[in-house]
Amino acid sequence: MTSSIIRNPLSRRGFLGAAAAAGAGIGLGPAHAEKPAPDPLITEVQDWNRYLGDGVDKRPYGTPSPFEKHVVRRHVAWLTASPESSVNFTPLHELDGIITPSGLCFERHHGGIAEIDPANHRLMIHGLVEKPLVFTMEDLKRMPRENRIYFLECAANSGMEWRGAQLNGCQFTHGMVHNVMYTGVTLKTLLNEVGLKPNAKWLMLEGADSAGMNRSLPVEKALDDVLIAFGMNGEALRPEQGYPLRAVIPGWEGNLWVKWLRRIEVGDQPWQAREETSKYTDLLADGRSRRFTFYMDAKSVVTNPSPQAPLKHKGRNVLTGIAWSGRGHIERVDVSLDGGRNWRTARIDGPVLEKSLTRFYVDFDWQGEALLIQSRAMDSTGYVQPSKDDLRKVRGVNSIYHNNGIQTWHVRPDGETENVEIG
Ligand SMILES: Nc1nc2c(c(=O)[nH]1)N[C@H]1C(S)=C(S)[C@@H](COP(=O)(O)O)O[C@H]1N2
Ligand SMILES: [Mo]
Repeated sequence: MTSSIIRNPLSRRGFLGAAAAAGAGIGLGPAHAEKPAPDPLITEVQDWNRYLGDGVDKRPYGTPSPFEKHVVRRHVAWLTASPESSVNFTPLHELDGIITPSGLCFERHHGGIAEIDPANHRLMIHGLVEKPLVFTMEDLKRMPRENRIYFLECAANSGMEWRGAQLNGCQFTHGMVHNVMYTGVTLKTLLNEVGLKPNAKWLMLEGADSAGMNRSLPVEKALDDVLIAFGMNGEALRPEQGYPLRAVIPGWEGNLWVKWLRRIEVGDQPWQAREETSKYTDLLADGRSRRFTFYMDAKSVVTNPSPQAPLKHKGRNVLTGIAWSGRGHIERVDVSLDGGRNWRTARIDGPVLEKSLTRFYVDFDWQGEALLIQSRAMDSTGYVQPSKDDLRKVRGVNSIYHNNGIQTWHVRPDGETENVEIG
């Protein structure tokens, strides 16, 4: 599967034009040595100095600057049969820090976005419980709540890359991940209210969307760190992310994080998944499959430079990326600029949290040489992110899911950057 719309989104001429224009401004290059012509941006009065701007009555809910309009989720039309049962991707190369802005969180759903009036939403918990209960949104908001930052990664993230380099941009190769601060009630609190029967082993979580998606969750995880969330990044969940209520299953594959959550049934064995919405099974080389591959193993990607964010300046540059692990926190990230021959330890900045994205940087000098950029994450269990080759030795290439192999970006002398694989 290849696509002209994804490979080389930047034309060579477009790139060189941008580089020339940038060279005319304040730079660190040789142009600096000559006395620059007066810059009209400094010497002339500009429109934004001259006219009154919008008052406080114009933007009751703020949106990004029009100059940021390219910073959007994108989808790849040929990946799936319909946009209602599909996915779009977080623009990772445009983001920094660890929090994904709500409007840029990738969306994955199997029956479109359910639009639900919270006054009409109910959460029922029943099955092997002492006292089945139905909660309204108002009931849930009167219970003790917690705030936690977690990544959500779809198990199919990087799934197109199993057989070789495919999509030209970290948005497309790695953009099925987001990192959000959730507000909600722990599932443990709710299960204490209904009272689990001694033979309770598995929970079935069901959504209120047209897909009626359901997934089985072991009771040990339910009582550990699962949140039933109504808030994200300080406000209500977005409709795309399951408004008014979703399950948050820290460190485990995104498919379990049922959105528009309306029902939890407690049983003594795993449920049969409804349709193909919840199969998420890894097919191995010999035709057998891995079941219950819940954990998302440590992974990382360099977001800049990357195919959608080429290098534009020689000299001083910032390399950055994200790392995460479903089994703990990120301990260390190593970066190579020469395809894995030499590694240096990246500088981690910002909070380092369990089961959360972690931000890393390498401040480096670029003299226009070709680079093969890689990052390799190590988590708090000591697990080290594998190469794609090592991963294939264990899993073959029949899988779509759980590809956490090391990504390589090839930076050419002109700065353009491509998704490649090296032997
Ligand atoms: N009700 C419902 N919940 C759902 C889905 C769905 O189709 N319906 N998709 C699941 C899958 S496969 C993933 S990866 C995550 C994606 O969450 P997001 O849309 O917030 O990124 O939601 C999960 N929860
Ligand atoms: Mo998913």
